[in-house]
Amino acid sequence: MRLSRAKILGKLRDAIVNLDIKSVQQACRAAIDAGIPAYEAIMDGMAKGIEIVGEKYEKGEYFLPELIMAGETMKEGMKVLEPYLKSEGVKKIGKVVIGTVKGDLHDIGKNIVVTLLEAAGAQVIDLGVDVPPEKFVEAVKQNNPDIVGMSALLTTTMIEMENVIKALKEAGQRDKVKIIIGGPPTTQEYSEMIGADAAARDAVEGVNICKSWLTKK
Ligand code: B1M
Repeated sequence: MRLSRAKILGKLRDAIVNLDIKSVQQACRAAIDAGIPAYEAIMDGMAKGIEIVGEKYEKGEYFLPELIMAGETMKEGMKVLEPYLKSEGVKKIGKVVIGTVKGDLHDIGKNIVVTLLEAAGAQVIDLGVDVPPEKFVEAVKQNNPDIVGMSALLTTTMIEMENVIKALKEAGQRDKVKIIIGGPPTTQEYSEMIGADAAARDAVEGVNICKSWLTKK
């Protein structure tokens, strides 16, 4: 019996909510087999589940171990879906240095942005998580990128984005790059306030903004 799109996405969502690391890959494969695009399986399936996990954490129904397990379960699912986000042999359109800012260990969303940027033809230098301003500066000096991307999920770490921009200015590197920020606490207003060039609400918007900059070069 063929399951409907809604049922398949529901299974993906539930695999995350139930921290079901054993079944998540099977649910991801079922989505691909049913012709659901990988990005939709992530955003309309697994990411819906992780939103619920976040709500449960806020209500005190889930605690840190559940948060960790939900992250691990989502990463396990990403192993199946990520190859479907990629496209081989795309013409290189520019270079992006990206990282999650200092003090912040969240990387699931940032990793989706990285994969989509690569699929769009960008060469991505991924600095990982908990990246201090000086590491961004060093990477810009070494790689001469077109764009710097920063991700933050915590209201307490988003302030580091401003520190990175300040450090780039002090090193005389700010005007050589476009700067994009992303993650739930960031907004367009915040981006303007700290002197970034754009804020993205989601990975697709972020990649579209980067593509528009890179193709205008
Ligand atoms: Co954390 N956590 N967490 N967590 N965690 C949140 C963010 C939280 C909202 C949960 C909650 O309370 N409801 C809350 C933050 C509250 C706040 O500051 N406003 C929180 C907290 C409090 C914490 C700790 C402090 C908990 C503790 O220790 N007591 C701790 C902090 C650790 C640290 O970073 N120093 C912590 C730890 C963790 C884990 C490590 C256990 C784990 C992360 C695992 C990992 O990433 N490897 C984790 C998780 C899983 C979450 C939730 C549940 C899910 C985050 C996620 O992966 N979302 C999260 C609750 C929630 O988000 N509802 C929560 C899915 C992902 C696809 O979305 O990352 O938003 P997202 O990315 C999107 C967009 O934002 C955008 O594109 C992506 C796809 O569309 N985007 C960009 C992101 N970056 C971008 C960059 C761009 C463009 C777009 O351009 C450069």
